[in-house]
Amino acid sequence: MQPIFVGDVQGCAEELAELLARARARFGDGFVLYSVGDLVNRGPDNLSVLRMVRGLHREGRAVVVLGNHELHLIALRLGVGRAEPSDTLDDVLGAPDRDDWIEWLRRLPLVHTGVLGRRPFALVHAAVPPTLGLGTLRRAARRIEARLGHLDRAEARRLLAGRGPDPDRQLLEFLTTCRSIRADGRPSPSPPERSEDAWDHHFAAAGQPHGVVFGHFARRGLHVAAGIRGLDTGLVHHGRDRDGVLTAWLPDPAEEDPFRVPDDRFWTVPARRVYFPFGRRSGAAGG
Ligand SMILES: [Mn+2]
Repeated sequence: MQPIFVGDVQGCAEELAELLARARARFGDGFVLYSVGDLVNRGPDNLSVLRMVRGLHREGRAVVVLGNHELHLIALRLGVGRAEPSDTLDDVLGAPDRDDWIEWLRRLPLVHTGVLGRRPFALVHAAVPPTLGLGTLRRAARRIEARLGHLDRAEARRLLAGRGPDPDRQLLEFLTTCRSIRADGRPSPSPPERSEDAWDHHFAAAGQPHGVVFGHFARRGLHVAAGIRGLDTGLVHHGRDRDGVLTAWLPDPAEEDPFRVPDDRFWTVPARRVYFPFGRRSGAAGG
């Protein structure tokens, strides 16, 4: 099976459909889609994106980790989130089967671990704590996932509301919102002021044996370094200050270390239209 890792889709269904059509033409049913999360929000058609991915997921051909936008969507439905002007989540929140979607999302993982070639790796939305071993990371993530997917929605609500001291919050922030690391070692959503502050700089310095595939950092774009594949190339930000592109990584699983550099095993699908400012009908922001 060919693994296809895809960056942040954010409700841009046409570009994901194009990527999947290309994958089918090339590999038939012989591929597995790995999503870094942020399948939804800002873009125009979240439900179509979710349906495509869930269809593959049902067949055991998709792995999805949760991004901050999925958590935001879940929090809104559970009554602990605050809607933002740039949200475009009404198609999901207004759907007759919205709770079915929320329950499906609630049970997705925050971290997926696997092996590519001989290299163990983690699939996460934003970042991993640099010094945490893969086994420890997985166990800690499972504890948070159990709260998020708990039969009692109140447990998920407490986690997402984030009020009061909560030992799981810091790891949740690393996994879903971190871009840089503060002087005290805590995760920050801010872009790094110096390259040494980037979370993956700390990760590289820690000398971990595992690779990491992630998204969430559109401003930096495709980020390829030994052991690191950052795939968010700002598809939905097309029209803001650059061309938006959906990027997929198709490592050769027969290779000993698919995380080596240089690496040119990427596919790109250009944005079909201008998506910024978010929430307007397509083309309205063009010009
Ligand atoms: Mn994100």
